[in-house]
Order: sequence, then C-alpha cells, then structure tokens
Amino acid sequence: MYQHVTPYLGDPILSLVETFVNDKRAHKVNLSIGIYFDNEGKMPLPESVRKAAAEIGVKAQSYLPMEGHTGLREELAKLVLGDEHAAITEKRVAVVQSLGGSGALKLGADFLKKWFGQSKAYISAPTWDNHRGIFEGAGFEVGTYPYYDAQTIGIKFAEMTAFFNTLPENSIVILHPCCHNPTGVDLTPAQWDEVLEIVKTRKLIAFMDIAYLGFGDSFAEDAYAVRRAADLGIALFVSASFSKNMSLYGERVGGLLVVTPNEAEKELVLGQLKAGVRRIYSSPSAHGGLTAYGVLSNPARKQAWQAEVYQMRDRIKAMRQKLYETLSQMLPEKDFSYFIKQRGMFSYTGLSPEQVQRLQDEFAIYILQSGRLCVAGLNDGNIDYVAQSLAKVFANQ
Ligand code: KET
Repeated sequence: MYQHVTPYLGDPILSLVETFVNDKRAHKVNLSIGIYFDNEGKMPLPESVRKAAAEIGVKAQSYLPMEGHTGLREELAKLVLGDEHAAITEKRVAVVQSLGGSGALKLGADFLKKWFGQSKAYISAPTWDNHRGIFEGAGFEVGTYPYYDAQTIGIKFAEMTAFFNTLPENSIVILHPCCHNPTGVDLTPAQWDEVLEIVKTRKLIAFMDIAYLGFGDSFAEDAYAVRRAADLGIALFVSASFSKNMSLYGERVGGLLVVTPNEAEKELVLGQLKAGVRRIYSSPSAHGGLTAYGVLSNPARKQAWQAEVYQMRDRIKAMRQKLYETLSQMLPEKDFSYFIKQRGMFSYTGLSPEQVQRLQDEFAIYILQSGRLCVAGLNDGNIDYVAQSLAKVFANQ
C-alpha cells in the first residue's frame, strides 16, 4: 500500500536534535536548535510570563475565534509596528494569532499562493531551511537572492540590491528584520532604507520573518525594517513568534500581520486568512494566546518582560565575547571577531561539514551542518570545553 511513499530525509535542525537526545555521552553539548538556555543550561521561563500563565490557571478552555485572541492581536500589532503607528489607527492591519512563527509563515504563504499565484518567492542565501520548505509546500517556485558573503563575513549588499532591481512586480522577498538566521549578519538601518526603497519602487511583496524580536538591540531597533516598510506603504507580511522571546516554544504562539492600504482591504485579507485557519487547524492555542496576552496587556509586566529579554540578549553577548577571547588566545593567527559582530542567537562559524561532523563525533558538540552554532546554548559550565574543542577543529589538529 505505501511502498511508493518516499522516505523522509530528515530535517537539518529537528532531526539533529533527535540524534543529540539519543547520544549517550554525558558531556554532550547541544548548540544546534535555536532555543535559549540559561547559564545553568536550563530553558528558563521569564518571570513575567510565569505570572501571566499562573493567572490563567488550569480550567476548561473554549475555542478561540479562528483569528485568535482579539486583545493579543491588538497587542502584537503594537509591539511590532509601534503603539501609535498610522496603519494601526487607520485599522488597516490584518492580524491573526498563529501556531508560532512557522504557522504565520504557512498562513501567509498559502494566502499569497491563492491570490498572487503567479509570483515567485525569494529567500536569502542562506536562510532558515524551513523558509524554502514552507513556501515550496504552499506551491511556490522558490529562488534565492544574494546575501551572505563568506569572504568578508558580511553582506553581498551590491549584489543583493542589483538582484532586487531585476525582480518583477509582486515578487515575494522573504526578509529577516533582525538576527538573521543562520548567519547572525544583519543589514544596517541605512541598508534597509536602500533595500526597502527598491521593494517599494518595484512593487515587491515584503515578507518579514521576525522570530528573534528583542535579541538583537532593542525591540524598537529590531523592528526598524518592519516599521520602515509600513511607513513606506509597502505590501507587507510579518510573521512573528513568541517562541524565543517568551520561551513559549511548545505553546505554539505567534502571529501574522498583513499591512494593507485601507480598512476595506484589511477586512478582505483577514477574511481569507480566517478561511485558511479554519481549513488547516480551525483555531489557535487558547492557553498560549492568553499567556502572551497576559504579558503584553499589563504595561508594568510588559516592561519587565522586555527587560528579561534584554538579560537573555546580554548573556548571549557575554558568551560571544568569551568565545571570541578564548579562541583568539588559542589561535592568535586567526580572526574570530565575527563571533562578537554577529547578532542574535546564532553564529555562522565557517566550519566545513567535515569539521562539524568531527565536533559531533569526537567532542559530542552538536552544531548544524551549515556551520551554524547556537550561542544561546553556551554557558559558564561548557564554554571552555566548547572553545577548546573548536580550537582543535579550526586548527585541524
Ligand atoms: N523563523 C525563523 C527565522 C526561525 O529561526 C524559526 C525557528 C521560526 C521562524 C519558527 O518559529 P516557531 O515560533 O518555533 O514556529 N527556528 C529554530 C527552531 C526551528 O528550526 O524550528 C531554529 O532555527 O533552530
């Protein structure tokens, strides 16, 4: 019956986590998946989120509406676009609570395929692998645009803008407003201005995936590109996630925002997004949605939460610094400054697939085959071991 079903080749991130879990070595270190761990190696629940969850308690939960919790949807728009953004006051932002950032990407991709079926989608080279998976799964042909420059450990900016200048109207460009996954290399605000000017002039559709809001500089600075795109009146989709910044990974809570030209079109878009939700999973998580709402709707708690996110951000930065200093001491001829320049949870190490395999086989240290290392998995207890192991692998000793 099922002999024609092709075997699943596995996922570059989630399948590696399975291998890690099955690894019996006690000193193993997981620097693969983008999850924040604290200095004790535990996944912490921010105090502000714990309080919000405690208020909900354990009780029967009715279904949320298809589009999710109304208050959360309003708070999410304010968080991403800024409290007073004209798109919000003019009631032209369609917001749907989603199953994490992945769910938002899927809803947006399905919507775009249905209503802009001729468009092609473009992802950065490289990007989070699932961008391709989700957009191809929605039926798109997916191309790549130039982004990361391994020589300079920076961005191929001229090539990127030249490429955008060739794209036809309504092409979909998937962008990372902050904390680029997997490279950790972001555009500057001035570069964003230039890119978004092209997006506007060529009438492209910007799909911004902001899964690491708060982990770069600040909430406002991390959202710069999103707010600028909304200011410019660009056709804008935003997939947001509370997985990382609220540590609500397993609750599956995030949201999709579509900034439209006017309230009437907003209603049309929202209606079709609701139809999309109903067809796939009917309605989102009540417990996750209420928890996130409980954080964002209380001004003092929201502020406390943002401060907690900044603590996570700063701990990651401290680990970057430590890794940079230790590696520089051990291999002074090599320039490791990229570890402190890159932002967000990830560092693109430049290690080859063979070196990555050696880290795993010989040292029980797990990073992605692409060379992406999750800095948020480092702590005072494992950083020396990781740095020493990395130094050996970098030196091919
Ligand atoms: N977008 C990006 C850029 C991203 O890195 C992730 C998750 C998501 C969306 C998905 O968010 P969620 O709210 O969990 O649906 N990335 C990490 C985990 C994963 O691969 O699923 C990672 O890159 O390790």
